[in-house]
Amino acid sequence: MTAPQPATVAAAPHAAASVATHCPYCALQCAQTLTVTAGERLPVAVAGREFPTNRGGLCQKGWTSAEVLRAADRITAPMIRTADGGFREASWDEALGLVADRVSALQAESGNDAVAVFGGGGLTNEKAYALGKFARLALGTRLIDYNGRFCMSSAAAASNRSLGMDRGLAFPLADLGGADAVLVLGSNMGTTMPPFVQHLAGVRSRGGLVVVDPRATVTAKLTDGGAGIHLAPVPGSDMVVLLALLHIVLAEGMQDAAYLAARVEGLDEVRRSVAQWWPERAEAVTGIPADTLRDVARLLAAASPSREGRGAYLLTGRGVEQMAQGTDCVNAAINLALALGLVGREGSGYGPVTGQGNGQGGREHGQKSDQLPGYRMITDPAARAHVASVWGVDPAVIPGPGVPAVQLLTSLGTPDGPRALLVHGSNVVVSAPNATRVEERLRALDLLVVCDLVPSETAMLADVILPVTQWAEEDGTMTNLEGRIIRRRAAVEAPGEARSELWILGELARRLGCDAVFSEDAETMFDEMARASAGGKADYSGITYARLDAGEELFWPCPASSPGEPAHPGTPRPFLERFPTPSGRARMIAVAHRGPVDEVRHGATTYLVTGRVLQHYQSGAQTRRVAELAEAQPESFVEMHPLLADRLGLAAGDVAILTTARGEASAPVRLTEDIRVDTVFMPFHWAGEGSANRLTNDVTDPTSSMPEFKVTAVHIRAALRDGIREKEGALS
Ligand SMILES: Nc1nc2c(c(=O)[nH]1)N[C@H]1C(S)=C(S)[C@@H](COP(=O)(O)OP(=O)(O)OC[C@H]3O[C@@H](n4cnc5c(=O)[nH]c(N)nc54)[C@H](O)[C@@H]3O)O[C@H]1N2
Ligand SMILES: Nc1nc2c(c(=O)[nH]1)N[C@H]1C(S)=C(S)[C@@H](COP(=O)(O)OP(=O)(O)OC[C@H]3O[C@@H](n4cnc5c(=O)[nH]c(N)nc54)[C@H](O)[C@@H]3O)O[C@H]1N2
Ligand code: SF4
Ligand SMILES: [Mo]
Repeated sequence: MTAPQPATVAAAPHAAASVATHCPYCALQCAQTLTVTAGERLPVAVAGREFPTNRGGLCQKGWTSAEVLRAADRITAPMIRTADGGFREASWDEALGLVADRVSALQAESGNDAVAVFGGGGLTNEKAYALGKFARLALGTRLIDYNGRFCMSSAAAASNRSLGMDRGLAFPLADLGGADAVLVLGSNMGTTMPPFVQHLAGVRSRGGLVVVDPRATVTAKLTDGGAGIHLAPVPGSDMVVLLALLHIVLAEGMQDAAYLAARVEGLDEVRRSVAQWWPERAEAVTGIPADTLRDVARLLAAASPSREGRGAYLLTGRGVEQMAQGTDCVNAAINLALALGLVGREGSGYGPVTGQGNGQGGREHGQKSDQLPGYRMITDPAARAHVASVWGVDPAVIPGPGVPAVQLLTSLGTPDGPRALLVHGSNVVVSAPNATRVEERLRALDLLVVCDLVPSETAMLADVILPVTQWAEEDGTMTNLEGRIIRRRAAVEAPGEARSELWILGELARRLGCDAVFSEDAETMFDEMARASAGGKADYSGITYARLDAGEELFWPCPASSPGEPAHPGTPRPFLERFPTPSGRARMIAVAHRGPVDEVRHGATTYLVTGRVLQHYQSGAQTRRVAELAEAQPESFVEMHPLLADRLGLAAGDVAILTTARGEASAPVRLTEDIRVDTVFMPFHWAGEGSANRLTNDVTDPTSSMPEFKVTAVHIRAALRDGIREKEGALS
């Protein structure tokens, strides 16, 4: 069959010239100019473009992003699993018909919740919105959640709890440039968002950058040469660092008393909760010298507005958030920022560094199990009524809250769990914690449908794979780490029969007998989403493609203005006047240190921390298909200190076998002195033997349901036979 023409063709008046868009990958959403290069192997040439976040820069992933458009194994037609376990190509009509029939049959037998949906923070706002609407209306299921649960959920929960709203960074990135101090907790942006580092030049020149990471990362090394301080605490002890810093601030009277009196509540209880964390006691737990903790507290205080400093910022990354106490840890950071009078002040602030390309928008428009578009709660009757009116349905039709990602994945194919799963934008068999169990659960399903660009490890387990358009092939919007809404623009046609998810969801909905509006035109979906968000926390109702295309810098909330009034300018710094809490004040939250659930012990004596390398993105589904990136980082590895390697009888290149309570993984050793002796690091970008997530703990944070990706206790041994063979080889 001939595929109907992709929406991007109709929407691609730009096809001949250069097209202004943004990188497909992380939340920095660096601006790119694509030049269409007809006849070349790659359809577009990529260049960085001047923009407030990246200032023209791109990282290696950004420069090479066009490779993924023509990946050798790009999926270009729907694929259906055959009886012998392989796949065959199918027409859209057959594939969608099959999915609709099987979904209907499973729901008829086992109820609407027999079918679940797993989304992604890389989807455009329009797709994220359409997916949430599809789950609730076309499937009528409660069960939708997404990979943002693995990413931003702890920071989001903490911000909501304390500040009344989660807006990621509550200030434009360029604001960092003027500060006297920036405390970076568990973020390695020098590797994960290289162009970000430009915004730290000012604070480094003033000696005020403080980086907390058990490894001397690229980011930690930015503190070298008098630019600041690197703290390398025991993994999982950041909470104690933060409690001690607040203890010192209060003990030395460095808090901003006027700000606290006017804008904050809950200080007394928090004061009591940090009383026991005097610096020497904190030193015993964290390994950070008490005097260094005092220096950091004084540096931050001196930079704060009440001391007439130029300002200070606290930033958190996954290193402190991906913990079973991640929410509390972020609240400890916010408590410190509030004590110093930093939040809702121009020139100072707190913010989590968002991760995925649309990490913000992905969580604002209805993919999260408990949320409706506009960051509304699905249990709130007024929110349900508003969204139902936009959708043209009775509010009672909208199901209630589902369950978070880890709980959803572990329930798949169990007697009371869902029997089918639709995956949109996540490669869970590589990226979810305790991945061996996740793979078992996926195999236990009656039906797995995966929409993807490439045959990811998760897609390879599917019954049906549906090929989708990507980045340079589609229009839409993304919301970057600053809460800025930006335009993604189509430059080229998708290969073969790949289609936008907007079209796929509409076709499936129709086949399932749902008559709600699903347009394949991104702008139409955006306008509906904007209406659905009106009056919510994440109000996009004043934003239009016309305003974005005119180059306006728009940050949410941006409500629609009344007729005759000027358009709302958007909100780059949301907390300047008041906090969106019932009292208008920020809330300090008393929190206590618990530490990682998986403690180091006899038989598992080393900390395993996980994270990223520059060249690979997430599960690696995209970047492992880019030759330049795959050559630079061909395989998984275990990074360790030479002293630890010595103790374990391992040399560089030897294969280490790592065991945790969840399972075993193995990878070659890389030696570095840039890591604590009691800690090893593994990136999670690879599947198979070297998969870090075979080891990670799927225990979750009680508030955010974030799994404890960052710290587990691990036993390490040499893979003897390989080791001996290698040593013999070296002798001969
Ligand atoms: N190259 C690349 N860039 C990316 C991504 C990618 O996959 N690859 N993904 C994007 C996404 S979705 C995200 S969420 C961001 C993540 O961006 P980051 O948060 O910067 O990345 P991570 O490497 O996961 O973790 C950051 C650091 O946490 C440290 N860490 C581990 N345990 C602890 C601890 O107990 N305490 C402290 N203080 N630190 C600890 C690790 O050593 C690591 O250096 O990156 C985005 N950018
Ligand atoms: N051990 C450990 N594990 C981690 C982390 C960690 O630090 N340590 N970090 C966690 C974090 S922060 C994150 S964000 C997750 C991310 O991990 P994943 O959720 O696996 O994210 P990606 O690898 O980006 O997967 C995206 C998939 O969607 C496809 N895709 C891209 N665009 C589209 C689209 O528009 N539509 C559809 N349908 N598909 C698309 C890609 O080809 C890819 O297969 O990993 C988590 N896992
Ligand atoms: S920093 Fe992020 S957005 Fe910028 S080029 Fe690299 S991957 Fe793309
Ligand atoms: Mo993430």
